[in-house]
Amino acid sequence: MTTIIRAVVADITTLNLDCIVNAANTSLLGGGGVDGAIHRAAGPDLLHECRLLGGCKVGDAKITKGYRLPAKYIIHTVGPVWQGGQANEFELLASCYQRSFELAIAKDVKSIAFPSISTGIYGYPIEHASKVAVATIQSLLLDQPLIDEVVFCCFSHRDLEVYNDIL
Ligand code: AR6
Repeated sequence: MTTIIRAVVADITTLNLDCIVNAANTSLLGGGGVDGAIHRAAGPDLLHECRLLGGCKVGDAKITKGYRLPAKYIIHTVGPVWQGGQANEFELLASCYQRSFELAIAKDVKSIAFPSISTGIYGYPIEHASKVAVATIQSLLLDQPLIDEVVFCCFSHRDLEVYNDIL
């Protein structure tokens, strides 16, 4: 089956998919942006599980239950802080998508939504980051077409336009 890949504008916490991805920080103990929204919507049990995970390295990912979210799972990944492009940001961002994808496959996830990792507080330019996101996921799906639906969840119409230009 061919995977449906699409971009939408939404609050990722509302999406009724198997799994949503969180743009977290290395502590995994919550923060602002999409991370804050996910913790608020999932409820305090999420923080409790996150405390047991021992943090997460930049470019890596960890999985938890979804608690009060419609999604069954949350994959928490830590994007790079943008430092101008010469600090391995590209590889680290691609690794976020790859590690998240691998964890999703391991749990037999069939539908997943990604926020635009690193492009908020961490300052990665959306024009560059969206290309990394789409290219990485498309190449993973070529080898492992095991997910039915991948959603790039944008938080503004401008970001949606950027993603739709690539898709
Ligand atoms: N649904 C979907 N996308 C959202 C939502 C939402 N509810 N809220 C924000 N976005 P950011 P980062 C978008 O800053 O750059 C946290 O404090 C937002 O518009 O959430 O990876 C963490 O704890 C942007 O397009 O994540 C880290 O410390 C995208 O999500 C740090 O921020 C990512 O923006 C991570 O920074």
